Amino acid sequence: MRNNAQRRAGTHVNLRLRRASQSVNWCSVLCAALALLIATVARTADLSISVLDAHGRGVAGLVLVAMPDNAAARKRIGRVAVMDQINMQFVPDILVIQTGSSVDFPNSDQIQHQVYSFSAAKRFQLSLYAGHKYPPVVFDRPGLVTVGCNIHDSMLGYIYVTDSPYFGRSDAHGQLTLHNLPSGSYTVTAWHPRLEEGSANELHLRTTVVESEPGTVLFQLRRTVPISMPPHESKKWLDY
Ligand SMILES: [Cu+2]
Repeated sequence: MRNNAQRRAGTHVNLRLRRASQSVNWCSVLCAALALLIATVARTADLSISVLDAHGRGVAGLVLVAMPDNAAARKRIGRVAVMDQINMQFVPDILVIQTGSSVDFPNSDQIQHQVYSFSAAKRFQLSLYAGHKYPPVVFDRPGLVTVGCNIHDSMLGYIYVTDSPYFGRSDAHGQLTLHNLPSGSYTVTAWHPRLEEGSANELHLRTTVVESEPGTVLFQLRRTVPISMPPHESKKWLDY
């Protein structure tokens, strides 16, 4: 049986150990917070992407994605995009979203549509409806999703789902500037359903983003592309 002095000594040791472990925890918490702060505040740059056709003219409407090699730089930003149905067309007819985002499919026509996709990245069906009947559809896997209407075969839309948070579409001048990309190596992809260069209507370029140095990437197409349908400049698109 231990005497009082031994018990006191044991308590002191325990206290000291506890204090030591508490101070170690605080230090690691502070250090981690500081590292995170440095990583998020600095070390980014803008990247401007251009798409030019064989005559040097900008090509509008391409899906452009900058995918960081570093998976930690692909942080998820859940959003809701809108693909409307106006005059028996999907508007916009092409969306690019990040994995985990949702798409709302309102029907602004006076007739009913039945929206569906059989694509591997997302299978879904919204049974015959008008107006705003269904909640947004979640797209939880990367890949290309082709959207149609069971009633009107001419209706065709595309949803390009990517793990990267850095994406957009080329404007009327064939330009897109992506902001605040973390420094590191990237694969930049240009895609359009009617882009007849490269495999799967896709072109890829490698680039490195250097801290505080605005970068540029140029897709020089070999031919004139019949795709210069500018992205739909609706308020919904701009809002998104
Ligand atoms: Cu329809």
